[in-house]
Amino acid sequence: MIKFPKDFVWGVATSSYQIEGAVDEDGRTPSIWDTFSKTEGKTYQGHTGDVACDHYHRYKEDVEIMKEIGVKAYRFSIAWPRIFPEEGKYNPKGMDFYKRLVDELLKKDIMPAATIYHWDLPQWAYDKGGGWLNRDSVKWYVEYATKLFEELGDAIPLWITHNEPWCASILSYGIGEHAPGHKNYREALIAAHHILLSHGKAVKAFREMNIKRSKIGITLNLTPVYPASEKEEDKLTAQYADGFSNRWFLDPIFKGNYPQEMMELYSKIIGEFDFIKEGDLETISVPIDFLGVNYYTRNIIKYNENSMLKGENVPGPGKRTEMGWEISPESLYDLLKRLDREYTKLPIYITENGAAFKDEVTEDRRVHDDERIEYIKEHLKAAAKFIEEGGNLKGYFVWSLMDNFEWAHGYSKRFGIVYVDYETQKRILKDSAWWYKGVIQRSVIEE
Ligand code: LGS
Repeated sequence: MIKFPKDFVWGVATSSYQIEGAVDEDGRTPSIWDTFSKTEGKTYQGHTGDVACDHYHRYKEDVEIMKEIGVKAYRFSIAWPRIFPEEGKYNPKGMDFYKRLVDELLKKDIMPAATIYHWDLPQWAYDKGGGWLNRDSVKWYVEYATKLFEELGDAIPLWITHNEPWCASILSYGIGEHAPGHKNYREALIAAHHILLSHGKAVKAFREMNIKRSKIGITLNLTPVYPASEKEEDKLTAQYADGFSNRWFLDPIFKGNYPQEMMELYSKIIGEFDFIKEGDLETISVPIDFLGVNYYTRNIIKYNENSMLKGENVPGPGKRTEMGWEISPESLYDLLKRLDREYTKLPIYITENGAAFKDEVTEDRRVHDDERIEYIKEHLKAAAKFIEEGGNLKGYFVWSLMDNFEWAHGYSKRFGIVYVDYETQKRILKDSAWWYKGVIQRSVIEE
């Protein structure tokens, strides 16, 4: 048996565009994900978040389900275009939804953890110079975040400025797989910089408002990278891959600079870093209260002369999830140890971890998702080992509470511990939800 600390925060996570639906209700205007998902060829079978899990109307039932599972915390995100449907125009009706949700959570003793930006940038912000490409985006974001702090500040013990800046910039403006679907590395790095800057400025605004009962941090998606062999060329390219996925975000936040060798490498691709202005890195590295980590898989890299970063992924030997990602709980342990060693002793929360598998409702009206139980259990063991060795890990949020709109994959991939029948919107607790309930009740996992 492995025991977790008494005050360990057992949570589940979701995000606004992936579950809410109700895209044109109570004054919400489109986000870049509405536009992107409605553009031909961008998502699996043209799926959109128009209805999703209809959580906007069913949030009470969903909070009730969380209560049934016994979770201590719920990480959700706030849809920016509900709060500011137009530039400078605050929409109290949009805010009311989150007030109702937070009330419901507090009534049931579930701690709200709110992500301010989980990728649903208002379309109006995109229309003014490409969204995060425009330095004014920082100003718009801070105005939005400040409004949230004013209205919900103390009621939310954990504020997360951004979810996965890597995805919101590199995957969205560089690789083009996510909205707005650009494929331009200069733009990717500009977007990344403005997102990081908006984080720093929001933290400063938060401090000035003296919201004493709450903490603020950021969530990064971190992917440990291993060289395919001991060859120098593989090690070098693995170092670049680590710079690309991890250090490009960790270093400015914790060390106040971008990694030097990456700056040199990137400058050959994107030209001048003239979008980094004096004082920016100081702002980005403003002290935070905790780090959120989203962990799913690792990368193994070998040298490839022809690729931009001189490397390519090689498949690892482990089992894979339905997404094709290798299952590697020991890499989560490595990652946490590294963060502790090289970056921070601040509290860490695993703000996302989980897996998609082929889930089916069987005749007994249940979903027997043993593989998901196994996945979560092994990752929790890795987390427990880190804690045992003195690591400052405070909580764990399963991605996800329920099946939802998995971005470019639409509804074809199910990450939930609760099954959603999209035809009827009926929810069914999968075996993993019942198993998680037992873990939470006893704060223990069986080996
Ligand atoms: O639903 C998203 C989950 C699912 O998997 C969530 O909105 C995001 O915050 C997060 O990015 N999510 C996620 N990430 C896993 C990324 C692993 C990429 C591995 C690629 C290997 C080739």
